[in-house]
Amino acid sequence: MPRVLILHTGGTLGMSGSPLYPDAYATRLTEAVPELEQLATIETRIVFNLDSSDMGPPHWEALAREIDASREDFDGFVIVHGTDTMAYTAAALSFALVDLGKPVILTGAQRPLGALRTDARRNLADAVELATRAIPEVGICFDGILVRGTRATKSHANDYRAFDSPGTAPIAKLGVDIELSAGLRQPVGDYAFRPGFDARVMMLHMTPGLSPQLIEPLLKGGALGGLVLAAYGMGTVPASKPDMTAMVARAVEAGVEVLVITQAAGKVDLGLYENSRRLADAGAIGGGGLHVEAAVTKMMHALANFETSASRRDYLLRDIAGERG
Ligand code: ASN
Repeated sequence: MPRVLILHTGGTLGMSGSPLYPDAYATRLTEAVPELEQLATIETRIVFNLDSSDMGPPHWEALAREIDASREDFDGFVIVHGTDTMAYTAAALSFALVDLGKPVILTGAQRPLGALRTDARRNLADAVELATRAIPEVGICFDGILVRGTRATKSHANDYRAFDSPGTAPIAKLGVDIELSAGLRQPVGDYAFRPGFDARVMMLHMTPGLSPQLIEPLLKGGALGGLVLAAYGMGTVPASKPDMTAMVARAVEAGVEVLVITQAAGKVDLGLYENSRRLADAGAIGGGGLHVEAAVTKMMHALANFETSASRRDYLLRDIAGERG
């Protein structure tokens, strides 16, 4: 039998009550879903029991360490997680455990395991089965699809199809049969364990009329290490009144890395318009087709793991785990 380690972190799957809160019965997952034991020899560990809105960089690091320490002992890993920030954790683990070569499958539920018509049972069984397959990727398994960890986004608050990977096809579909995509990423180098994340990152969603003066105070004193700028279209921002490109130049001068992504589908091209070229001239980095979750976590990872601005910029420009689309 394949060996699967289930790491429980919380989320609706194991909640009860009204309002919902994390409950202790999550500690007995295999008693509640005994069919899991037909798929694999399972060990369950409770790492946290949180609403995932309480999860962040220290939790990602702890999860990465847990998987790294057990990587020889299991064929695959399942992480039970709240849906709200699951896509951030999936992206973070993709960067922390590059080329691990084993499946790391995150899942959760929109209705608790103990509720009628719950999606928890199916998602758990699907995730455990995927963790026994040859899937050398971090992914989110939900409502019959597996999406790449670095491309995932929570796309619906109250539908069973809660996750999507816009611009990238699912890497597996679970119907009557399990269909694995021909596009699964295979390890390209040696396993690299880099668990650190630096939380001094914020995202700025560009909106008309936003004053750079609101941002300027953040640039002082090293409080901000990285800025993810969600620009318009191909990567444009206002360049006259107000002039956001001048704010970006001052941020870069102050030692802040600025990574530009798009609010739209597709990829940024900082060379196409005058109002995007000015961002490049100011020292901003083009994020290709990075989504918010992967952009924010990769920036945190770059700040924690690379000393010089040149090496951070090089890292942010390279595709590490399929994140650039
Ligand atoms: N608030 C919950 C969480 O993220 C939502 C869920 O799991 N469906 O922990």
